[in-house]
Amino acid sequence: MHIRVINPNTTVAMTEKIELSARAVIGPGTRLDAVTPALGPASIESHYDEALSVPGILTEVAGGERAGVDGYVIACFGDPGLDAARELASGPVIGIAEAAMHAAMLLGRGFSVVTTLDRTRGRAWELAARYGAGRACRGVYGCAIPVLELDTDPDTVERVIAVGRAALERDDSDVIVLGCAGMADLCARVSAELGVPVVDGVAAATVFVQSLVTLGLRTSPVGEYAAPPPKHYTGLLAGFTRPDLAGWSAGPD
Ligand code: 2AL
Repeated sequence: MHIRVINPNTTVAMTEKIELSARAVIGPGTRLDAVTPALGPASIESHYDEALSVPGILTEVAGGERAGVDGYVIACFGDPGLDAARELASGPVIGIAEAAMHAAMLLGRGFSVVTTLDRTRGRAWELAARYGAGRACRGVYGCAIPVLELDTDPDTVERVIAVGRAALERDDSDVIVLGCAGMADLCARVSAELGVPVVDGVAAATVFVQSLVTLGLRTSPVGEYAAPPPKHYTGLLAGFTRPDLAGWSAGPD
C-alpha cells in the first residue's frame, strides 16, 4: 500500500515534521511519501493562502495517480482542496481536520481545538459543522503563533498547553484537537501535561486512510465526487486541462 501525505504549504521543514508523525503510525507493509508542492504559499493561515494552495495539492494528487498511490492525506487543518482531490484520486483522500474531529468524537463528549492564529478559527468552526461535529466542537482557540513560528518561538509548547488547559475548563471539554499540522510534534507532550486525549490530525488521517485502503474502500466514483468533466483551462492553469482533451498532467510537472 502506498500512502501520500501532502503538506499543502511549500515549507520543506514542515513536511519533514509531518512525515515523522505519519511514519510513526503506518504498518509494516505501507509505503509512505510526504510531499511538498512546487507551487503555493509558504504557510496557510488565510483564505487567500488556502485558495492558492489548491493547484499545488492537485498537482501532487495527479502525480500520485500516475505513481499508483492508494490514498492521500491533506495535511493542513483547513483541509484545502479536499473535495477537488477526491474528484481526482482513485483512492480515499482525508483531511487532517476531518480526521482529527472524527477521532475526537470517538474519544470523548466534547472537544476544543487549539490552533495558530485567531483568524483561522472561522474555518475550523465551518469544518466542524461540515463534518457533523458542530455540537461536539465546544470551542476553537488561537495561541497567537503564526505557522512558521511554531518551531522557533520558545514558548510554543507552553502556550499550546496553557490555551488547551483553559479551553478544557471553559468548554467543559474532554479532548483537545491540535489545529495545525505544524503542531504534530507537540502531541505527546501536551497530552501528558493535560491528562486528556490530544489528537494530531496528521497521525489520525494517516491511520484512517490506511484503514480504508485495507478495507478496500475508496471515494465513491458516482455523483458529486465523479471525475470532473473535461474542459480547457487557460493561462497559468493550462496544465490542468484533463487528458481526454490534451496530454494531461494536472499542473506543471
Ligand atoms: C495550517 C496547517 O495545518 N498548515 C498550515 O500551513 N496552516 N493550519 C493553521 N491553522 O494555521
